[in-house]
This record gives sequence, C-alpha cells and structure tokens, in this order.
Amino acid sequence: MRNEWPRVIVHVDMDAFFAAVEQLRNPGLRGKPVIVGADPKGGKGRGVVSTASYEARKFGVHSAMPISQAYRRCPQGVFVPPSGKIYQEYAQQIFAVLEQFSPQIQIISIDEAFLDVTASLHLFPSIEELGRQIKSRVYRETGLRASVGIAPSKSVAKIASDFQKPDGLTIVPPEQVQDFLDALPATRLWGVGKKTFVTLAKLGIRTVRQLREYPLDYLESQLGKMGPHLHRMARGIDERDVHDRDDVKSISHERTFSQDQTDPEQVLSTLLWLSEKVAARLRKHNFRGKTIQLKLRFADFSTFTRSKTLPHHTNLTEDIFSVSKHLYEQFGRKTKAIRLIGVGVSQLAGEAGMQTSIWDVQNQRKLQLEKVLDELQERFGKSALTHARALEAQNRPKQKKPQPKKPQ
Ligand code: TTP
Ligand code: MG
Repeated sequence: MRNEWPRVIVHVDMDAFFAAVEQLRNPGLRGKPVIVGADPKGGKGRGVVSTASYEARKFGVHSAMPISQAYRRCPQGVFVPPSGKIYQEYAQQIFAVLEQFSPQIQIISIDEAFLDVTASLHLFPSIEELGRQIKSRVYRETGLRASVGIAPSKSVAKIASDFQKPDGLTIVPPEQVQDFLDALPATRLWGVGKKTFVTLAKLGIRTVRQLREYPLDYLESQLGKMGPHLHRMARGIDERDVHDRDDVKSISHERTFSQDQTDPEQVLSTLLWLSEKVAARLRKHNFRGKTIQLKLRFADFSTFTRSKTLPHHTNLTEDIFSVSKHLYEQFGRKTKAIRLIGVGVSQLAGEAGMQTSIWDVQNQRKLQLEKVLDELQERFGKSALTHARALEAQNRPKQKKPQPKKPQ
C-alpha cells in the first residue's frame, strides 16, 4: 500500500493555539470561551482577535475580527492579552517533538509545520498509526492538541489538517485525492485570497469539481497567474518539497492606530517604523523582496492595498519606506481617517551569494529564531523612535513653507 504513496507529507496545525496555551496554563479557563487579543475595553477596544478557543468560536468569534465585534458577540468571553514569548516557547517544544518524526521539517508559522515522512515511514506499522503517534506525542509532551493531515502533497496535507479540526486526523491516500478535493469549496485551495475568491464567485465556480471543468487557458485569462496555479491545485498536483523556500511568500507588518489617524506626519512615521520591521525581518532571513505593498484601512473599515514592483530585490528600510511612502502619497493622502496601516514585501529571493536557505533559517530555531525576532522587535521600538525623530528633523525645514493643514 505504501508503494502507492510517492511521498508522504504530514501537515500539523495546533488547535486554537494561543487560546489553548492560555487554557493549559490556567485551568480555570478550560471549557470557557477564551478570546486572545487586544483589550476589548468594554466593547470600545480597538485592535483585533488573535484567536478564540473553540468554545468562543461557537459565538462566531474568530481570528482577525475586530475585538469590539468579538465583545458584542461574546460579552461573557474571557479576554486575554497575548503572551508572545510563552507561545514561542511552546512552539519550540512542539517543533522539537515533530523533529523526532522526520528531519525534513518546514515550519510555516508559529503553530504549523510540514514533515516529509516518506523515509521514516517504515518505522511505523501504518500511516494512520504514524499520524496518531504524532498527535499523542505532541499532547503528551506539551499538553496541547494538534490536528494532522497526511497526503501525498503539501497542499492536500494542509487542507486535510484543517478538515476535521479540532483534534483531527485526516489521511488522504493518492487514489482519494481527487474525490477529496472535488467536494471542497474552491476557496479552500491553497493560494485563494480575497481577489481570487471574488473572481471565482463571478465565474460561478463554487467547488473544486466545477473549477476543474474549466480549461487552463480560460482560467489564465480570468485569473492571471493564479489560473495555472489553481488548475494544478484542483488536480492535487503539487510537487513542492518540504522546505521549499517559495512557500515563504511575503513578510509584512501592520499596525492599528490607537485613534484614527488623519495626520500625514504620524502616518509617515508609522510607515517608517513598519518598513524597518519588515526590512529587518528580511535581513534576518537573508531574503530580499521585489514587490512592496501598502495596506490602508480607513475608519469605516474600507480597506485598500497598493503595490509596486521594483526592478531589483531589496531588504533596505530606505527602499521599502520610500516605495510605501510613494504609494501612500499616490493614494492622495486623503483626508479620510486611517485606522490601520500595513507594509508588506513579497516576491522574495535569497540574498545573492548566500548559501542560507529557508531550511537553514528554520533550523536556527535551535538558536531560538523566534526569540531573536522578538529581541529585534524590541530594538525596532528604539530605532523607530530614533527614526521618528529623524523624520521630524527631516520635515522641520519644510515648515518654513506654509504647512498644508489638510493633505491633498
Ligand atoms: P491558526 O493556526 O490560524 O489558528 P489557531 O491555531 O488559533 O486555530 P485553528 O488552527 O485550530 O483553527 O493560527 C495560529 C495562531 O496564530 C493563533 O492561535 C493566533 C495567531 N494568529 C493571530 O494572531 N492572528 C491571526 O489572524 C491568525 C489567523 C492567527
Ligand atoms: Mg492552528
């Protein structure tokens, strides 16, 4: 039976990770609707939900929802501020357990990893048993529940781990991949963002099966580059290896202002701070990026993104800031109050001449990657201050000219 599996890829994703850690550490929270995120301030809080326990999800609370909305939906919820360092420590324990199952591991996010277990499969009586053991060992060693998906490719394994959450184990053997995918909403395929979602809806494509009925050139004409990608994903064709650096698609940071912001100078200094955060992360990972994206959310929650692709790759704060500033100014420096602003860099490539791959970088988890990032963030705090001052200084001479009160 194993011979039918060209590769055996496992995707592990922790259940309600931040909330689960809170419930583990504070037994009084177990069984309760726990909402980790910004301070709800009696319903007036700004910022968003990081995650919600499954008890809280019954009330319709989910990640990235404004905390004020979460408060309205679930006023009886236990609201907890995130403790990043603690989650990172648990993440390290989890990844250490996973590494025992295969050295070929790719950490995707704080609570998620792929394993290629093709070579270690012979150590287990069956694929199902392997999946069970991963789950039970993670639970035994951390007290946390994981959902596991096992399939012949990364994209299918990822969908599978989500399929029976929480505490799920879903195995999709090669001969069942197509049936498994066909029944899913097309939006579940890897890479479907909001834009693709809208296009698919316009085309009347709901399921993967419907998507498969469309020829490649038609999908390409309607969806651009995403067309061929979805054409492959819909057929379960995904050759990407575990630890393929292409999976690190973008690095971004965003910030919700404590008060809706109308002052362009404040917006610019925040942009500089965000550019610095993004650039430092790129440098840390030995990446450079080509496309710079600005995201703006206005007080009325309308959200816009603008991006520009440079002729070269960069990881310089200066480049990222100047492009994001340009995009912001192009936006018309509208008088509309800004609620949230974000800067992202995509189309990443390894630094020329650098041997470091994302695999090496991820292995530096042993050197406590996340902690290093945290320390860097602390430093950005300081350097951002310096920069903010620098920015003020830079703007000061301009004050000789009459400063427009309202941006044009
Ligand atoms: P997810 O794995 O997406 O979510 P989850 O683990 O809370 O729940 P589940 O996987 O069972 O659906 O994200 C992992 C953690 O990352 C999550 O616990 C909190 C954090 N996170 C945010 O802070 N903001 C977000 O928008 C998302 C999606 C996650
Ligand atoms: Mg998770």
